[in-house]
Amino acid sequence: MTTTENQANPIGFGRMLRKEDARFLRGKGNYVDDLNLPGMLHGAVLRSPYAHARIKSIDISAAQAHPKVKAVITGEILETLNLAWIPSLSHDVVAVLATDKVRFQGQEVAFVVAEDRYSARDALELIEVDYEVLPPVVDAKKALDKDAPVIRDDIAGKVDNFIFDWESGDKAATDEVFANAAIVVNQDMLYPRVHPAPMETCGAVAYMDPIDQKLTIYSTTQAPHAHRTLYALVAGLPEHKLRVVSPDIGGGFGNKVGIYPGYVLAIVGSILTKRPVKWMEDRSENLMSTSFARDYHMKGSIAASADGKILGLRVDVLADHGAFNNTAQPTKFPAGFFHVFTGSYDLMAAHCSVRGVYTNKAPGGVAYACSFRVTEAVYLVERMVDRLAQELKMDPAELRMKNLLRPEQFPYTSPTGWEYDSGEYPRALRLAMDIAGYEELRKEQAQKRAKGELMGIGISFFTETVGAGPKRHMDILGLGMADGCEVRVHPTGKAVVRLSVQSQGQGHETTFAQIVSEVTGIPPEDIDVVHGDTDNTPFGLGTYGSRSTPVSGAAAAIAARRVVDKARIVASAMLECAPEDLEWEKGRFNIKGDKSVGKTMAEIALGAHGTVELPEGVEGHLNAECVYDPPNLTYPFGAYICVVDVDPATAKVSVRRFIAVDDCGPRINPMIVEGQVHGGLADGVGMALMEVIAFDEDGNNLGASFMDYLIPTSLECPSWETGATVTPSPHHPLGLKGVGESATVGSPPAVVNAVIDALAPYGVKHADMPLTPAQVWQAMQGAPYRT
Ligand code: MCN
Ligand code: CUN
Repeated sequence: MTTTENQANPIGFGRMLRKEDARFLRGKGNYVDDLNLPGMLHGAVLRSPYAHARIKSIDISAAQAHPKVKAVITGEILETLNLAWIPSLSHDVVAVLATDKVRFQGQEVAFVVAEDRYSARDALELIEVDYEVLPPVVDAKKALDKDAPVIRDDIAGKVDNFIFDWESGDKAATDEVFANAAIVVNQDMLYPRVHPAPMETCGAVAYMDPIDQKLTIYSTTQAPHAHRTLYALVAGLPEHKLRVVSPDIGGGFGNKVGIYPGYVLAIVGSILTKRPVKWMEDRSENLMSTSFARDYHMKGSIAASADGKILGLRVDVLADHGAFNNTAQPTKFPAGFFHVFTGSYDLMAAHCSVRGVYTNKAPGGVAYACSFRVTEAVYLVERMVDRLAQELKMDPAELRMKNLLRPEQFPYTSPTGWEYDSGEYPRALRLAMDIAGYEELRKEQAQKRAKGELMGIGISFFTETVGAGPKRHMDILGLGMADGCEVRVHPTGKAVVRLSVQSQGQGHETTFAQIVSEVTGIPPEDIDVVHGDTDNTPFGLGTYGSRSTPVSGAAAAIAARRVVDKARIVASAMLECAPEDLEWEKGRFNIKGDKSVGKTMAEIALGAHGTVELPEGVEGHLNAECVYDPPNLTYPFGAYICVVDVDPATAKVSVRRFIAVDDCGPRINPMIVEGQVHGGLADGVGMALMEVIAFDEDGNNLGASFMDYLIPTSLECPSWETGATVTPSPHHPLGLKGVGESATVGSPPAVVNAVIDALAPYGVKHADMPLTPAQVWQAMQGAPYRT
């Protein structure tokens, strides 16, 4: 495998500038909001100002009379089309437009379609809604109180706000381990509600062609094929008359997995007006109404022997799912992959239970580089291990080294049933410690403490779980999670790769060309990648859970191998020898033992399309396809070390250094992987120190703009120090593991562990994210405080 360290395009794997940047850097990207179809109208959504209120009446007559308004849609109108409610991704229903009640601030109440965006927004002001305000449920811990208002009275017989109970692991065995352990440490913690906040908000342009009755939906979606099938199933539209196009996407981060009411409304608007309709939300709408992340209230316990052997782990979770259960995860897992919470350690037993509840907040829960809630799981275990280290007065690195899974234990089956494919954990932690100069840092910390200065060193070690998923365990609404890929080699040896996954910034146009290049030897610049258009790509479930490389990347590798297999037959016909007499040398087949006689892929491609006589039963051309059902997920991992300084006077945290060693198997493009890691580390600093969607007691969203919902900038981020180890996946055809969410998953506990470590002189044991100056100050004063 080549690992060309320069920026020249390698054949196959290696550092290479991103092909897509040719247009992005010139401002020539093509996003949904750039689309301008002839005759296009513009939609705007009227949203609820209340978190919980009954709708007594809606008067749309003044809005309808606006000279530029073409249609006003309410829930009542949608009811006549059977589209007021649509199925959620988690066996619930979601209101497209409220009919009976509004259930969170920002919920969709009416939709106006007008000649231009300004008129549509102006006309919203003309709609009169008479609300009867109801008391809201804001605190998940009070959602199940006897006197709590019932949010989902649309569900027949519903008398409470309970959604589900779910558990994993062996409770009895775990109880026994805890009963016999020398040390048990308990810690409650909150992973606060945060938002993926992609640069581009969500939007769609829908056009129902009145002549051929074909509906085209251009939308910000991470999963175009899944969306098309769901539109077909929900609305009864014929699937061959539906085309979903996902053009350039300005960041998804899980925010663009689901189907939002706005997409459906653009479609209905187009059907009613017979014209294209664009709907594009603004920043506040995005922050208030689209998929949030986390909101897990966790009660953790860890059991260990007196000398620091971790024996057991358990956790009880209260999961705030908002007003509709619309989390996006494989059907069998209502808490996503949270039950991988035993992390990177060899334990005797573990048990987790998760209870989901409704509150008067926006729905969602699985987003923001979460790997289906591995983020929450890693945070829990890495905080618990640090809490244990604190109680044992043991160095947290030493405690981890003592308990990390050892290389010979792989493939390893966790106490909750996950089969980790491969890992060399101690090596990665050692490398991170070496880059950090860990022992020196501890000495520096001791010197600083003696002077009253607050310096903290935080470690986290994470195991990620990505590449959902094997059909036998996983589906989304009954759709299996296989992905397709087609490779077509043109007569002159250039190629096109068609994918079912969809890039939102991850650089698939580059890395998938590199995968096919690695296998076929065709230079990556000669390979075009097509994705994001259901009319032009094979079926597959899309990009999330860092599954593109593990699943679709495997499909691409296998399809490319099939091309090479076929090329061997064509070359043997051209050279008039037996296929076995040929030897593959990246990009060409040579006669065994004589490199001077052979055929390049370009020559073979021309032969395959030409007049060369192929053996009986072998078809011409040089194309192949693959539908890949992964045998298992992939388990990338990493060791992170964060160094912070806390100002004792203001309680402000500064991240001084951050060391990240990631292992995602071989790296297709090390530069892109580093970019993914840098972005994820910034996410981690953001969540640990500043991000939270807070609500007041009336359920008002207090983070509906970037003035209030803080995201990190380069000023809060240090210059990242990255390292790599390479442990291939034994089941992926090229050994690749995913990496797109690793750093977001792995970094928050490192930052929090560092801050708590810095506060050790104050006796602080825990403080919840985000560790704003106010939060840290309160912790230093000994007061439990929550933002
Ligand atoms: N890669 C590589 N070598 C590997 C593994 C991955 O070169 N061994 C490359 C891949 O080919 C791809 C990128 O790294 O170009 C990420 O790959 P992968 O881990 O397969 O993740 P996905 O492509 O499926 O991306 C999804 C993941 C998720 S779920 C979120 S959330 C997230 C993330 O990617 N959203 C992002 N990173 C993001 N990066 C950007 N810029 N924008 C987003 O919205
Ligand atoms: Cu959970 S965010 Mo990504 O899987 O799209």
